[in-house]
Amino acid sequence: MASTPTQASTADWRRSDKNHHIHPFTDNAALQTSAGPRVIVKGEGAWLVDSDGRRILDGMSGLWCVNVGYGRNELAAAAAEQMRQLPYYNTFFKTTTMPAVRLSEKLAELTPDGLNKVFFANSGSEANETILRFVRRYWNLQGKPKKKIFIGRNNAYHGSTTATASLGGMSAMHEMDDLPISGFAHVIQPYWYHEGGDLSLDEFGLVAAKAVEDRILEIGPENVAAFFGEPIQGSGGVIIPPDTYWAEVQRICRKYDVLIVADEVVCGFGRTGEWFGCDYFGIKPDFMTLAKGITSGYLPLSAVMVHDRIAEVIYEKGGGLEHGYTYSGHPTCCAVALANIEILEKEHIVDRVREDTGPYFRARLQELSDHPLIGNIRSAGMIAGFGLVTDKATRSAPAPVGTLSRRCHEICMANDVIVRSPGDSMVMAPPLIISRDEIDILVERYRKSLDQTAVEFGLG
Ligand code: PXG
Repeated sequence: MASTPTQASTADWRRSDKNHHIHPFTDNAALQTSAGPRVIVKGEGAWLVDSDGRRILDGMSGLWCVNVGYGRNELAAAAAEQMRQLPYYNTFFKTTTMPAVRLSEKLAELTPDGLNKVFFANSGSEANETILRFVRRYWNLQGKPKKKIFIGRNNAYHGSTTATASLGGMSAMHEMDDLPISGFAHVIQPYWYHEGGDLSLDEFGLVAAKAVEDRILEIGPENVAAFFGEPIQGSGGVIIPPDTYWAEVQRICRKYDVLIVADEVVCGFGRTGEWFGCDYFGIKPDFMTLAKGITSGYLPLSAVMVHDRIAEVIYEKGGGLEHGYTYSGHPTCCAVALANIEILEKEHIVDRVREDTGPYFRARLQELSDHPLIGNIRSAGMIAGFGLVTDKATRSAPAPVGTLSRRCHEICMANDVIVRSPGDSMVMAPPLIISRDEIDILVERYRKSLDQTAVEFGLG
């Protein structure tokens, strides 16, 4: 088939896409019979433009990643300059490149104390895969080779490879191809609105943490390698744990010699108004997973931060590291990450989210609490989730799960605002550079969409 000409119409692009492109996390059969995908052609700040020229407010920063917004020339320039100088070289076999060195130093400086060693990969999935291998190696070297079971949480997302999908707790992913594989156990998520019943938030936080302890004891602490958690679960619906949760999980993991991995793929690089979710909650992890916001999504890059106490063991007793990716420490990706971090620092973007736009976003969202479909609002910095219900008293939405939220999502898209709708929740994570005026537009379009949804569900 001839390739699609540049001047093709939207319909042409859609036809070619349907013919050849398998989309991730998409019902591809349904896509075939629909009008076809929206074709995005341009981005500027918090806005996208599609092939019909419609301007869409991106309330999701792409996929939780475009923290500094679209269209930053500094990032394009950093990539172009590095590509001219040295587009690629690897970091295997005792070689390195300057951007990889500088970014390693910078990440050690930005992340919490003790996280001073970094391993680079290309995606969150690969970074988490790397951690699984490092943790298994660590326990072998410590003379505790039975410690190989990883504990994750229901409805957590840690990636799409076989092992990271097993580690995550997405039931639809597990159903697809008989996951989890062995070696992974799961506990409840700290989602008070759904699972907390009559308990106070703080009481429920302790109950959810106790579930971690119960599981460790059930498996036997001598068999448990590590606990993985997103400080705030993103894909699961922006589940912000009660204040009591992380401190107690940490105490429990230390008590039973279980390593702690903070998956910062969504929370990292300013999302919560702190540099990392660990700063927001006071978590002191053994490993951190970084991706997405590390380059604001401009190029694929991820990183594993390794605590000194782990690195010491792997370095001193380890011998060779039989692990790596062709593009680990890719110089162009690292150069873009450095330029991205420079923008975050120079423009005080994280401080602005913490002190100005984050609180404003929260206040504007709170105005929606009287809406008949809004059961619960949770937010931190520039990330927010809403429990959608048709019955506030019973905190329930129509079955099957997602009926209400998926329809609301469709209506939001028709109103040119991008949000997401995991489970019975709606979520938002706009670019961190979003202005107050743009927050107003986001909230207005969202409210209009909620109103239209309410009418359809007999609550208008
Ligand atoms: N950890 C977390 C917490 C994530 O959110 C990954 C790991 C995996 O990263 P990669 O780069 O391998 O995709 C993610 C990714 C969604 C959605 O719709 C979110 C992600 C990926 C796909 C869809 O919310 N997050």
